[in-house]
Amino acid sequence: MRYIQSEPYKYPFNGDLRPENTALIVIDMQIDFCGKGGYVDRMGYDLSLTRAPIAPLQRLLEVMRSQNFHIMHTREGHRPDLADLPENKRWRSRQIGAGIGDPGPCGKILVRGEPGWEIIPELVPLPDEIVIDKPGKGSFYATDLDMILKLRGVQNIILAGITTDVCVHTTMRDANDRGYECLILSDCTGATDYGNHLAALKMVTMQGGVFGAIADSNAVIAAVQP
Ligand code: C5J
Repeated sequence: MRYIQSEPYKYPFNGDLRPENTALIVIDMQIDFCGKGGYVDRMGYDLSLTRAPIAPLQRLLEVMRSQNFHIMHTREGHRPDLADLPENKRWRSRQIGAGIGDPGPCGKILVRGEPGWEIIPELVPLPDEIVIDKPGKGSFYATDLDMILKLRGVQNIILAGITTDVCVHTTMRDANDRGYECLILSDCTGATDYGNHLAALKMVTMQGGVFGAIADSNAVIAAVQP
């Protein structure tokens, strides 16, 4: 039996924490979300909030890679012809001055293949790590993530990345509904508003862990190192 010290219960619930059945999913650590001139920057939000997870994530990745855990990454982005971009999503982003699909300093905002859509160099995936391209906020919607997790025998999902209250939370909720045992990492996630980050973390702990549990990367490292 192996557990991570977490709230409101020790994770995973059944103590079955192994590299073979556990995946770290790093969500949307893209230039558009934490780089100068990207989507979040153009909306005027504080980039230090979305960049905060970078250093703890680098350390965590080093340890989890060395222990052969499944490592997966996601990227939010749309087809270059924008065929998968809902009209209301485009309209709303234009309202705040960062129109998805419109040109900016990092290329067309949130469009696949553009510089801003790339994962930041500090957290670049290794060649054998799965990268999921998603058109929405959740990582399961219109992707093959569920199929890949099932084929690999993954039962536990550790969630990191940005933003805590949007793509990380949507993915966690969906994963929880699908029966995955989820853990969200407080220092390896970040939001465009610090209050929202804290609120999103707190939500997880209600009802005995309504979506799973919460821990920091030190707790994960302490549990997974031999
Ligand atoms: C957002 C994300 N916030 N990765 N995307 O639009 O959370």
